[in-house]
Amino acid sequence: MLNDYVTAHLGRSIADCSDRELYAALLNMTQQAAAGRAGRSGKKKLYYISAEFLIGKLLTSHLINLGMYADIRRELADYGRDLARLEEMEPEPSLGNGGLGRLAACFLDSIATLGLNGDGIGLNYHFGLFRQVFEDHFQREKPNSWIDSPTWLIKRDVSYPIRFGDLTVRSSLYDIAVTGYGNRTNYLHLFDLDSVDEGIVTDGIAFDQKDIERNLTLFLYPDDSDEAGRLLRLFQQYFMVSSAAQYILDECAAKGSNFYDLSEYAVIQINDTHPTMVIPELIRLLTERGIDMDEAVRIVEKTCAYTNHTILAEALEKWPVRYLKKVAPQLVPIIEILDDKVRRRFGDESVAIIDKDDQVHMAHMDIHYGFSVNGVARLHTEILKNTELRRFYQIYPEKFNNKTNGITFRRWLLQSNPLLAAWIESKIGDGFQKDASQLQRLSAFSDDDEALQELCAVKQENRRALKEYLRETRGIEIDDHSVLDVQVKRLHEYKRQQMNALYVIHKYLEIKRGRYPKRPITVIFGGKAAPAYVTAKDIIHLILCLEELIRHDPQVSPWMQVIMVENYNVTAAEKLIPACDISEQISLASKEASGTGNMKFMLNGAVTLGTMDGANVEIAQLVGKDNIYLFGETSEQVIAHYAEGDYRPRDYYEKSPMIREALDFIVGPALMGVGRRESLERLYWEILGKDWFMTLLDFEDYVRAREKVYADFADRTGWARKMLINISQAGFFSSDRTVSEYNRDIWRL
Ligand code: 26V
Repeated sequence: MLNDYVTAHLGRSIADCSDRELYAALLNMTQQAAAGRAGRSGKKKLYYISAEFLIGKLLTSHLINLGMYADIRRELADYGRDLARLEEMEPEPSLGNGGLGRLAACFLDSIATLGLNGDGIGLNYHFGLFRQVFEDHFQREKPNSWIDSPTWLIKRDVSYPIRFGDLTVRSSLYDIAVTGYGNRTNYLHLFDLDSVDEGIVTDGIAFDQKDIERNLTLFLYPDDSDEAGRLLRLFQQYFMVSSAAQYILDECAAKGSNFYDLSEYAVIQINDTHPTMVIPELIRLLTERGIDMDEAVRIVEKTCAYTNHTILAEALEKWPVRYLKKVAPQLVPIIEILDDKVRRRFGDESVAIIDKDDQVHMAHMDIHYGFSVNGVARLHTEILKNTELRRFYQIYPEKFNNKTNGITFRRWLLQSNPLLAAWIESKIGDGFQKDASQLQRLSAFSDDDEALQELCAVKQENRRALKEYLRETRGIEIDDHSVLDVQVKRLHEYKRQQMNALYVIHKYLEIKRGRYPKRPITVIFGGKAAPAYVTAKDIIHLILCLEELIRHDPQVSPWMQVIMVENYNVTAAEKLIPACDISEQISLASKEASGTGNMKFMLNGAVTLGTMDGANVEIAQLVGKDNIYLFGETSEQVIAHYAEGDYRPRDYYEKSPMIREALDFIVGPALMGVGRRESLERLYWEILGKDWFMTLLDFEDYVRAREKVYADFADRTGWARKMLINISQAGFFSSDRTVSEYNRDIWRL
């Protein structure tokens, strides 16, 4: 196939093409194959609007979904060429922060795979999220340039006027094909602004935040520590939803909608509050087309659905009316009408859209003017109903529903762990590739010693592959006979990377006292911190200092190794997860809405060490208490601590010599010799004086649980059985299941 293509287009055979030429040829061939498949059909269509789509590299996933992967690999091999090398040439777009963006990408895959009529709509950020580099044990941010030639982006002849007060710009549309596994092709629509100028970025990721025409789509979530940054974010949001709303109305009109029947043609899923302005924008556009206001509100109410992804107060968006007047003044009177309707109906300040400080509560607008509100894991939805959104649940019980998150098994098993996929197929056939629930049939092998040994061999082989990857791409050597303990995710205090780091300190001191572990431990961290999030950056500094200290300590380094992987992204996740033994999911209970990394690790045979938070609760129920390590206080206890205001880190520090020793080490001479005093002291006082996410509350129980994990790991057969049970129960977390539920209960396509 490929050889015919390069012969026709380049006049040469595969053997005589450069890697770049082969990569370009494969990309073009794949684009053509994707475009040739059915799609764009069906009366009603889902529009999944999201500020983030963390899609990862696309070549392999397209080849797998189009059924071309094995043939292409074989054909290349016949000419002595390696598909893996070509895959590495592709730059990874970083159009997302973490779980929320990756979820959107997994959903697009499942929507197309299930043959549903649904597209994504977002923004084409030229540099995406920043690329993380470490310098002097600190994070520095660099632009991640990914729009290279050849590219997956297809320029469309579609453009809309976007009015920012006095300034009108025009959006342009770029599409990326979304191929279903053996099914239709859908699209991810990314809007961009032609006047954006990459040349204005200087000194890392700094740029003139006021020059909207030249900066609008440069970066995802630019620094919002000052007003100019926050305004830019709002400009991005309005640009996205105004483009989306015009596009949706055009498509529906072309299919015969008279707009009164819009909800028969379109359903809009609002991914967190970032796209919320689509509600007043659609109302505005409908009234412009001659529909009266009350009727327009009713139409939009039937069309929009909202997903909540966090209960963290600081992450629930509120925008000052003053900002909206600058960015989209035409929306302000509409939002005032929406607020007025709510106030008349309920007379309750706590559910108002515009509060007494003139702040617009985006989630409130979604809940009043959408027909569905969903959380992303069972516990999270319960907390929304009973605590955070209690009053709304009383008003609209019928709108609330849960959709526990999922992940696409195409990328997170078939593509990233082909060895495990082949082993599973050898045991239960290939039916699991389309129907993940068939993984349960693996449990028949839980007492089959030979099968368990094979499973250990698969893990060992993946660890060897990781060792090679880290050596070649990062110059890091890992011990491939150690137990691999991994915490990879965005840096945030509620995720408690600092608690993991305190354990590392504790273990370091134990080893110094001559108490060696049964088997060497490799602790891997990875994750980016928001550029203006000081504590998160201090935690990275602590981890990097520990890495350095331990590497140079001849007594400790044979027993424990700490590695913080630079620029953790989808590509790194695909290498790390298949090799991992222990999956650290240690958020403060109630704070992690779901987590999706936890599901990826489970599917790849890692055992969870975690709190009863997010989807960990559902994992625990599925695998049973012998196949997961739980610790820490429950979400009810934690919520009570916040309500009572009775948590004081100093009490724990004073009571526990273990805590005191570990925490004091942060400001002791050993680390001061490696790191920067200002940063280490700031972190020390943050934990001792405030510790808003209660690290010290759970620390002793965490140490107990982690020691138990390491002890159990020594029983290889017992451990392999735990791996097997985790894999066999992971089918529930297929995003095919999640998306089917969205369709059954919300989209009704
Ligand atoms: C946003 C922000 C923004 C400003 C300051 C701090 C902060 C903290 C958290 C967030 C999270 C925003 C929403 C989000 O990304 N939620 C994640 O969604 C995933 C997919 O549903 C879910 O698995 C994660 O648990 C949840 O954190």
